[in-house]
Amino acid sequence: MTPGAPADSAPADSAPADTAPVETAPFETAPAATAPDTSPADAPPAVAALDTPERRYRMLRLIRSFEERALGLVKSGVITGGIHPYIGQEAVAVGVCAALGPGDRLASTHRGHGHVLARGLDPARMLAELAGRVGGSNRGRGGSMHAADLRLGILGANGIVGAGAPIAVGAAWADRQAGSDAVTVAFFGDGALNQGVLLESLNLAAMWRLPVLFVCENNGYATTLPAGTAVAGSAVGRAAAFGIPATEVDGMDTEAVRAAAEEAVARARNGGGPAFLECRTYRFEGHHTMERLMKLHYRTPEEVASWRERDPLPRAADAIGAARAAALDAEVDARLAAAEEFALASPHPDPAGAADHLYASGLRPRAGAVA
Ligand SMILES: Cc1ncc(C[n+]2csc(CCOP(=O)(O)OP(=O)(O)O)c2C)c(N)n1
Ligand SMILES: [Mg+2]
Repeated sequence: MTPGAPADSAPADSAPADTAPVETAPFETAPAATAPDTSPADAPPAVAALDTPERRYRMLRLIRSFEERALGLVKSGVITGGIHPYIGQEAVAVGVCAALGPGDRLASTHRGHGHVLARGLDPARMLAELAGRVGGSNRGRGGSMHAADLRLGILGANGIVGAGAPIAVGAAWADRQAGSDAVTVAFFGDGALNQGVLLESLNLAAMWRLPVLFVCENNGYATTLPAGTAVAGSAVGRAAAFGIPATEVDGMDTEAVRAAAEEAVARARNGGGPAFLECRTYRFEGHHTMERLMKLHYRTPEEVASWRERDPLPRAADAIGAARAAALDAEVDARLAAAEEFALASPHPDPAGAADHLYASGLRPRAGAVA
């Protein structure tokens, strides 16, 4: 049954008066209040092919330019609520996703645009999602921090720090139970290193030898808190404590990330259990777009400039040559211009249907009840 579609049983308020149950529950199973929204493309989307340096460069550029466009749309008020830009960290998403196969999965974070694009989410659908439009990947109801597409194995971005890890562990356990050799990636930041749920996830994954790749994107800060003042011991030390093989990798180097991820994914797929990568990276922008309006001094311009010198894009462009990189830049620009046009032409959802699609079963609040 499609979300919001009529259920088998008639709504309670249509039952004859003498048999009508006393209405105490605030929910009912009822048809959606609005006609179905324009749903994302019916044809199953394809996982992004990242198997050549050119394809990886093109994806790095796609993520970078997508984020730049999104920043502009936040500034102009088209995207409301702010976003957490991924600019600077692209090598992690592209390197890790290049190591995955079509049946694999990932659990993302609040800074997740790069992860879902690198997995193959259509940038037009994603931009529409950020703008809250019905053409969005989640009909405009998820926004920046809840983009998901199970057809691509994207289990969802996540606004709760560290919360992708147990989801990834659960998915990996389910895959193992089903006899699948799929591997699931859990992306998280250095800020998750002190979350109990991450440690519980590492423990279960190790105990049950689950095919999970834990990817810590250590960008040095959790909001404005430097990791050096918040994280006792080390990231890889936490994984090692559970007997999980852990590697530190240059998170500004797509090929280094890919090589480390490929090794870990192959081992996990062959029953070797979980692995942990600490990718040392940096976000060139603020923690979120609101930071532009604040006068914060938690990092120096010199520090930002020194990391910009390690920008993953020029390094990847060098590998394929300037002319080819320029041609791919133009291709990406055209694709994103069309994506923006699609997003802006897509309508906002009808407010009357705000409670639709909350439950796959079609359950929705009764008229007049406070949800
Ligand atoms: C459990 C939880 N605590 C606090 C927050 C508020 N919060 C949102 S993002 C963030 C910092 C996360 O830092 P990190 O994990 O390093 O990721 P980054 O933002 O650097 O990508 C915090 C504390 C939250 N969303 N969830
Ligand atoms: Mg961080």
